[in-house]
Amino acid sequence: VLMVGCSSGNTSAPAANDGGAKQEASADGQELTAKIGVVSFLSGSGAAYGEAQKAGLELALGELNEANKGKLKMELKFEDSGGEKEGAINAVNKLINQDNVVAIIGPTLSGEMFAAGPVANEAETPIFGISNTSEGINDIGEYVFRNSLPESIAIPTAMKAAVEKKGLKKVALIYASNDDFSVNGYKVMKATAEKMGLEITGEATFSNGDVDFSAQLTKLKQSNPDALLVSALYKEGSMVVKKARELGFTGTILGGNGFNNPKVFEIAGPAAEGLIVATPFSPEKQDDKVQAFVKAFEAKYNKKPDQFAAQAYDSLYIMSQSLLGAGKADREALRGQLAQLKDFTGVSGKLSFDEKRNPIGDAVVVEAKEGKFVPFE
Ligand code: 1QQ
Repeated sequence: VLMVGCSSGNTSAPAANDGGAKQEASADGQELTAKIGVVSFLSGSGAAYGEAQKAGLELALGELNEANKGKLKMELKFEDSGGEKEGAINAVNKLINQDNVVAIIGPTLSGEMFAAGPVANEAETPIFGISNTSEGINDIGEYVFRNSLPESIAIPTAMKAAVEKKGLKKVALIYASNDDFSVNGYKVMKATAEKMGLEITGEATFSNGDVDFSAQLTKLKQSNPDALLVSALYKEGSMVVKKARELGFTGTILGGNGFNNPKVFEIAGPAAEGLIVATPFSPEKQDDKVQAFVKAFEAKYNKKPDQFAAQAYDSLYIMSQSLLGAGKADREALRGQLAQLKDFTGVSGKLSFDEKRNPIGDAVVVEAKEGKFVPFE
């Protein structure tokens, strides 16, 4: 018998802020209703990340509500953070206190999670990152989860492949110094370069919002590296790639998770050719589950999903599985189920979770070729 969320036969109205414990189950106790909040970068310079995440979540929502008919009905409440820490904090507060969600998916950026994760954790509400790849995300607290593959796994995979196949010896680094994700990615790139015995010929920074990278790139080019390692979000990252080619840099360019979005091709144009990135998801993967997802996504949106859509899609399957396991739309019970997740195979691959709930999985290395990412070989 479900003791929570009886929507009928209960004359006292549930309090508005009841810790998520009173979301509805149907009168017969059969169908659970669970309202899940989503905080995403839906407007501004990284809006294509949010758009991909929303598309992946809505596709999964339709599939799951159909498959779970009579057992579980999920609802998503989207909030736009604008990619800002303040925006993410406000959205998380609203979703927890006004919308009374059972859990939150997002926010998009690691920096937003570092700011808003503690708010959810304090309110004992599960918060589930689908694109936070920095070190330290899970250290925020035990209500914080993620299925996004950390850069500490993805970047070394890409760098090893690039060094092996291109014989790189000297690298230069450039990154956005006012973005937590970009700073973390830079640290991983630098540590990996040192570990691999590569010479670092130069380092430069910029800020998100910058549009002129000539000074930094001119200097880095003069240091004569074999490869340029770029840790940035797609907008600035793509402009950096474009400028580097305009300045005549002909070496390898390798980037982090920020580049895993088709906007790269729109902004960098032909300069994107040859760009190397590691990703946990490739729509080219010959796997039944992946191909079914790509087909459904293309049918609904008329384009291929990127890794942001894929990890978003997977996250709702994890939520569904965990809510059904909990048997009630309750924050604490859901947290317990999420914490028990040991393995999960989604369209973005097989994940297992370490004792700190960090995902461990495989990255594939891809290369930009004629307007899309294809396996790097
Ligand atoms: C992070 C990321 C970004 C690329 C998400 C858009 O990986 O902020 O952690």
